[in-house]
Amino acid sequence: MFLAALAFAVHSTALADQVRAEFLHSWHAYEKYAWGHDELRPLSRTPYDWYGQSLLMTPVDALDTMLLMGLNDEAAKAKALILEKLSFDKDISVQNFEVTIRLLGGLLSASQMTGDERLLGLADDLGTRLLPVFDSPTGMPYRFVNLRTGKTSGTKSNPAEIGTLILEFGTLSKLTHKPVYYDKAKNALVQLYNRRSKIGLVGEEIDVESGEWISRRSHIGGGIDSYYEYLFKCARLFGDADCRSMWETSIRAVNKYVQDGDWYGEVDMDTGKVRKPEFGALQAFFPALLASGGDMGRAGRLEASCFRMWLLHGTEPEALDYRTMRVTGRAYPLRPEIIESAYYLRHFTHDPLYSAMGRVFFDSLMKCCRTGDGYTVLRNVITGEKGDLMPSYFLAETLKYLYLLFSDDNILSFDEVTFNTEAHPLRRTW
Ligand code: DMJ
Repeated sequence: MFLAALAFAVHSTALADQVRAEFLHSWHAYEKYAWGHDELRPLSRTPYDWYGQSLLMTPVDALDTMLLMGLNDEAAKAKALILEKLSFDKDISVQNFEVTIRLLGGLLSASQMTGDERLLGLADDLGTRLLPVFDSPTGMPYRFVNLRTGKTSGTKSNPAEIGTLILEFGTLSKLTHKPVYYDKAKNALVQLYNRRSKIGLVGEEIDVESGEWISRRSHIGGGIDSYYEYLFKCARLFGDADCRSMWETSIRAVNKYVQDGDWYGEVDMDTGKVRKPEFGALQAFFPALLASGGDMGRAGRLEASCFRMWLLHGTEPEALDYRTMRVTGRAYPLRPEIIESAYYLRHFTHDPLYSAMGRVFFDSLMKCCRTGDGYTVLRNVITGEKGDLMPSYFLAETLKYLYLLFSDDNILSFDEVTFNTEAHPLRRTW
């Protein structure tokens, strides 16, 4: 009833303009207080670099959003900074997954959107420096690699970090004509899939050297989430038949065992028995994936659950016990997933309900997370206590999906792109 009541006509174009204005508010704060650094801490107005020296996380992550929003001056300035300052020849040990989805993904999409080969050159250099991660006995990647020396570390990994590489490495292969990138990332995905349980589920933690599971918890949240997303999107972007078949087997198992009524919980990967009735902000990407796979019924019902979770305290918690509706993880780090799902559902159903939901998300963000200098994370959705960080994905994903949700399809043709898990649109130009 309440959801239906929300389905009022939304003046989408005006809302898209407002989102663009909020993007500028955030970007200008980054420019003023964190220019050339990875991220902005909006409350202290100080920069933050993940590894002590900057890899330009925010400019690279945000560049294609600026291009989509038609912010050409800002995009030109960000691109000039990247071309002038970004170097991967650094003696730092970086997390392969995060660097791949944010930097490799961002450079690839921006190179496709601008046609600037220098961005592809940077992506190729980064890809080469990341490749040693795959030199484990199983072919599943180590978590960290030193960009200068190639020294790897981090044997205990998880499906998300192992299986969320094929879109970026695969696109890099196609654009550079170097098959090694595709082959290594695909092998990692297959190695992981081959270790699924008899009922078709994966666990939460695995040793990439022994190939043994360390945690047998299975769910669709952090540590596993985008593994499923990339099985589907690998088939979509590359037409890869193995990925399609791995996706079909996996989604059947997830829907059979992990789905728990209107939610998806945490189960044992061998028995499928529910271990914990927990759902959260990261799991809210799943309606988008279900909708992409054609399962509109489950997608719509799960997005309605996600929306209930958001409305509990005015922004969504990191984790929720969905049986008692008690918050078990209180932070809201400006995550995009629930908005991403609303965008996909609006695209597939044309139902104005999803733009109306988007308006609720946008109003809450402005009310709870806006500061004088950009947007900041919440430490506690119940008290509204703020933290001090504007993650790069807020500009790459959260505002991009809001903008696309309120825009019509001629801003970006949905069918022509595949978004990586950081919302970087990749195009099959090969
Ligand atoms: C992003 O970096 C990506 O969407 C990733 O897949 C999950 N976490 C964040 C946003 O919540």
